[in-house]
Amino acid sequence: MKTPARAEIELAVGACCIGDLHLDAARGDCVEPLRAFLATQSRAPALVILGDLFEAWVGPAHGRLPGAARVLAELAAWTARGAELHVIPGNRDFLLGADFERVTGARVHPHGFVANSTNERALLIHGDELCTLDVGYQRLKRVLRSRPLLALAPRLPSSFALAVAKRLRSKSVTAVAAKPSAETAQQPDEVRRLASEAHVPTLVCGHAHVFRDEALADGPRWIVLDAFGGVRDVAVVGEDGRWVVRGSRAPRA
Ligand SMILES: [Mn+2]
Repeated sequence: MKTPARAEIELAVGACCIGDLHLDAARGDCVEPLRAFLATQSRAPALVILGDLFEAWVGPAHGRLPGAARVLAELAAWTARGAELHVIPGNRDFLLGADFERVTGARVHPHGFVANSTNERALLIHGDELCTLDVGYQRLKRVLRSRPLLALAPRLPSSFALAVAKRLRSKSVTAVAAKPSAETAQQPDEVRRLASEAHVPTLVCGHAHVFRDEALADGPRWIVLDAFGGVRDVAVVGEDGRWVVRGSRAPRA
């Protein structure tokens, strides 16, 4: 598989990383858990969102929904105070792009990025690219993220775009439910391959919604965060420049 170019980003001590919020843009109050979390992070120099911020995102049409507008405003307030915001699109919101960057001040990294913290370089990705045995899904992903489709998306009429999103969502739910778990599971061999290719000792991702933090045999440290709201759903660059895992609802250390 061809390796996409990935940026190298300096993440300072206190930078934090969350993912899989799956916010429903149609609901006006969907911003509340995010707002509450950001209020506890007033000293964090950077926030990284590992994908699936939204349950679905088909372009600017989504930004006009009541919940989405509030999420965008909250993120814009985050960057307005001088903090960085890095967003890796997930499989639900892979169309997050230039319009989202413009409104929020975020940097979007379609294929993830390499975080250069002082002591533990890490590759940060959404995590669906680790499901290499799911050939049908990987093929669909290549089509959906192809240039013609990405160019077309912002020009679709809202009602049409939102209907497509709804359909894709129900399709992906059915497809995932119907597949045996071995096929949709994240593959440790792919974790080893991506980490060695990026020359990093650590890979951090989400997508699976099942926490893990383990040292793979002959491979990197592999952290999968809980979906946001779970017990171990935040990775932070600690005082010693290494990644530590916390809970968004736990009191601050
Ligand atoms: Mn996902």
